[in-house]
Amino acid sequence: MPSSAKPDQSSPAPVEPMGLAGTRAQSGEFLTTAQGVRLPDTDHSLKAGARGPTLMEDFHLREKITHFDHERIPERVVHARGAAAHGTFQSYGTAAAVTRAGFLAAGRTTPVFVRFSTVLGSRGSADTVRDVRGFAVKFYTAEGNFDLVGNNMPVFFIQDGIKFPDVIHAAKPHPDREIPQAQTAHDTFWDFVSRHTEATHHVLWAMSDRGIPRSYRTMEGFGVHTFRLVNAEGATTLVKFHWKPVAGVHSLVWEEAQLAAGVDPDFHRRDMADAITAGVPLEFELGLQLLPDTEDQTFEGIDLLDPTKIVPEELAPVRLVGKLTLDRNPTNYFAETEQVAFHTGNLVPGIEVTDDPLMQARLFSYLDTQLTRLGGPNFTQLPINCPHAAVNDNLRDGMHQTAIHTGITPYRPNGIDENRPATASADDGGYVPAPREVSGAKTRENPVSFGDHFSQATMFYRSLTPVERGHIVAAFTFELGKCLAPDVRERELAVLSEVDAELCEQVAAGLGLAAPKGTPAEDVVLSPALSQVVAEPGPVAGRKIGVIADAGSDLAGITKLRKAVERVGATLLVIAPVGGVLRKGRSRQTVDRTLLTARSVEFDALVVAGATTPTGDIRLTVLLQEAFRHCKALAAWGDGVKVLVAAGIDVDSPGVLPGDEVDKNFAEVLVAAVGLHRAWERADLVMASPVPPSA
Ligand code: HDE
Repeated sequence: MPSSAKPDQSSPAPVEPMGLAGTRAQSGEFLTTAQGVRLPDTDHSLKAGARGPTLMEDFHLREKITHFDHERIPERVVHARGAAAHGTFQSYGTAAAVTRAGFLAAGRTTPVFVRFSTVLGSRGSADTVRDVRGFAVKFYTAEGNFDLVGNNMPVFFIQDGIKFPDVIHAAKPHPDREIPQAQTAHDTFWDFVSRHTEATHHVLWAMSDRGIPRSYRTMEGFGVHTFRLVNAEGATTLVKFHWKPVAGVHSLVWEEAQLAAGVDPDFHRRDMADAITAGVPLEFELGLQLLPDTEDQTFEGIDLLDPTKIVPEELAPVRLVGKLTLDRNPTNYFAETEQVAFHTGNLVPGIEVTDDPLMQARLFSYLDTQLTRLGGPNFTQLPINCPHAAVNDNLRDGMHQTAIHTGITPYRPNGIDENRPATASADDGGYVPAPREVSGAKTRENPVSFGDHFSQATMFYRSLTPVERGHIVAAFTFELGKCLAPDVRERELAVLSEVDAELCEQVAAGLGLAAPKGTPAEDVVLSPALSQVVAEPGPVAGRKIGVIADAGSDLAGITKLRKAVERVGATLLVIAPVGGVLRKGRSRQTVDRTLLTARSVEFDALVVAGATTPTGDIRLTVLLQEAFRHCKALAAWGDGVKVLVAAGIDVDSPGVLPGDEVDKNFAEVLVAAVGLHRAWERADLVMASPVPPSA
């Protein structure tokens, strides 16, 4: 409506009393105060004369500023930086024999909200830092909300929740100068983990490619702890939850992650939101590792209550039981992503917790933290947290109460309302835990079975391919190289000597220190499932391919290529020297990025269009060289190859794909190369080694 046109509402009609929370937040045509009074002006404060002092009586000014002053809520103590999406979970029904959880029964579809996060950084920090990623899923099931609050790594730094404040204080920025932001490459983190060797397995994961995922869609997720499933007959099974990304597990390389943190701090959240907008949902399958619920709760010698241990998939296969599809972006970041409140205690009948001491502390923490973060106990009434199941809880009053409860008997037993609401037996769908004996002398100690801190770290390291191991060496060398205290570096080298001699020696060489001798386990059984390098091309949905062109390029070829890559869910972006529209004959191509706005980190592959003129522009050289160094596919058709050559690219290198024209074969070869994620055969040629060959 033009600003001069006025809505025809001279006398406001009364509105219905508010039903669902928030439905009156944006109603009516006019700008109003929070009290619903229409406003004639919101650009000038009320003053005594045009140049006079502001009047105290300006209730609109005071309300507007006061509300603004309180727009922020405390950010999460950990996992402050996050992005989320809505979607659905479709059950395959394959878990029905082991759990009575209704949402895992055959044919059920359950709405979900999923928030991905980094752990260490503040709310405005960069997405691509080396860190653990949170993978928190809220299932709005018909039996109440179930939250699976997991991470993208299957183990944790500590075995007992009482140490959580310690590990987080050590990993967060130093309290004196509040640096460094969102990273572990500093003294206090390595001081802690080198003295606290139960962290070693998780540290290996964090230093691996898992610490710098390519996309939220290419991360695995894990429930970490062992949970207990209960079926309709009351039989119990221990379980570890897994999320398997349909797009495969893929990561950035370290230099790319560092560049992206500056070039696009919103790298992961943009990637997810753009893909969903483009109709390319994120997809994960839920998997269960089912383990017998034995008296000692161990499996093949692994203590299932120890969250620093995995059960290798080769020992207990991951059975797929349903599919998560994230296909809708939040409407409002604050209302949904910021205010969503996960809690490990949000459980449904058929899923129970175990005595893992890390899990036990979490059961206290999540509810407690929401009281401060969301300002009181009524956060379950916020639309994003509100169960889709019926709620009848007898909880009353409190800060920000938005429900208008009726009746006079929020207590039980009551005779006045015939003892309503009724309690539910297991048959009525009540949450009745499986009976378990609990006994033991009070003690503050770890079980002996928590004592092995290294053998699974060794297994993890040795199960990876040489290129992945090289990345771990580089990450340790980088992080310890940022530590200023010499004893911290030496102590961590001593830890690494217990994991693997080659790892320790290479990191020591990079740091210019002597490698201590340890006694790493020699007989570990490897788990090839831990490697993320693939031999066969995987899906490319959500990937971005940049095509470099200018006004003289083969624009019709770009159109053909776009069709081919969009068919498989990828996006093609045109990069040209300047913005606007490229025109040649009847062909048109809109420029998506210029050499000023394009940076290699945005693309999974770069292609030079036929008939593009080599200009020697340094920005183009950097663009292509970076992609080459990061082992990405590079292609060119026709004499577009000359642009690659002019940028110093050796066109005979692995993953460089010249072609005559854009035909079926050219597109297929390119898509397959992106499906392999990287041309790792190029890694030795192009990636800076932490240890110079001469060292
Ligand atoms: Fe959390 N964790 N955590 N955590 N955690 C929080 O809860 C805590 C742990 C995880 O997107 C906080 O609402 C303790 C393991 C995710 O909103 C807080 C312990 C795992 C998220 C908290 C752990 C996680 C959190 C901060 C040790 C992986 C983000 C704000 C006993 C299995 C959820 C909040 C979101 C958030 C406490 C350990 C995952 C402070 C005390 C292990 C994904 O309550």
